[in-house]
Amino acid sequence: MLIKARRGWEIPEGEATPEQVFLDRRRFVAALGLGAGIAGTGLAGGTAAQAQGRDPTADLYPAKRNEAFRLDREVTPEKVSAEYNNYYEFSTSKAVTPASDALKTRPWTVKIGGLVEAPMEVGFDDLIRRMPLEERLYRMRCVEAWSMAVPWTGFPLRALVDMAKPTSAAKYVVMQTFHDKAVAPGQKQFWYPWPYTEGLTIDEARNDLALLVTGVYGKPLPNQFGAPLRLAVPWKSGFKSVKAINPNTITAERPKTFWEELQASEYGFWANVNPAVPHPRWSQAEERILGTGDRRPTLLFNGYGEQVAELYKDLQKERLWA
Ligand SMILES: Nc1nc2c(c(=O)[nH]1)N[C@H]1C(S)=C(S)[C@@H](COP(=O)(O)O)O[C@H]1N2
Ligand SMILES: [Mo]
Repeated sequence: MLIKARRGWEIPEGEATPEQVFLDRRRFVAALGLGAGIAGTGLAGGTAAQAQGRDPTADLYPAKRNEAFRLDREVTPEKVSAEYNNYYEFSTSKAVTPASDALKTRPWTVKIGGLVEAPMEVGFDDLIRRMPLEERLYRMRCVEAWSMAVPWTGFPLRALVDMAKPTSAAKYVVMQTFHDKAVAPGQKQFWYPWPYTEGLTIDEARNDLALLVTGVYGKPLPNQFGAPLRLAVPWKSGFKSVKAINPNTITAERPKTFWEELQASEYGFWANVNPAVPHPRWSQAEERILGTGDRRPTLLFNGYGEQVAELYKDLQKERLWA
């Protein structure tokens, strides 16, 4: 294997050659053990039931738009956003389809456990009918300095969290992507800390903006966007918005998140958008708007400060930006 020498900080989010960082850290043995222990969980493994007919939730779309969430720019054309995706389980390029179509999204059991009074395992199609679905127009800002604006359909993360009744010890909501390397070739790359793990504080998770997304452009979510269930936290870098979620766990400990584990100096736990804090390798002052080529100044908290700044007023010692 030819490995180009590169320093640890040269790991781009959008370019997948973290072997060197991995080797630098001499975690070879540990990770080999991990790699050998990985088995498909079967959670996402479907039956032929999915059978690619009509989506069993198709009747729920389009959901009513909540006009409280407005944009300062045009919605990104579907043709553009549906062909420019980050989904490392399937590809390290932006062209993740058709590879991501291999994921069977039915049956899909949504779990929520840990420090809760009412742990749950509920089929996705049942859950969605119990949740208040609506459409919201959100901006999304990737740490790679591009952005888009997307009409998500979903329900507040708060609704799921509160249904499980977190105990008083609960501090974080941890969300993980399915783990099945037979389906997701990227998960054979053992130097990544699979499964993709993300987390929010309970207060962040209960913020009105934190949306569990089930659809986009007035339709059920296509696989490349993270079907059947993904997060949208628009005041944070895109990598916080974990796709194909399962399971959810409420914990007292802050999780080590996927990108933090890979390169903590570049991608932290908080990852709130801040144009004044450059990435170690590039400026975050501006963003490239997908589909138009326009550049625009990036906004603090991606323009959502009014809704979220309050969450951080007692956390000034934390490295809140990424
Ligand atoms: N499971 C998983 N979730 C993920 C990613 C990923 O590689 N795997 N990429 C993240 C990144 S870096 C971004 S910018 C967004 C991209 O979402 P989109 O493809 O719907 O635009 O998904 C995030 N969620
Ligand atoms: Mo990203």
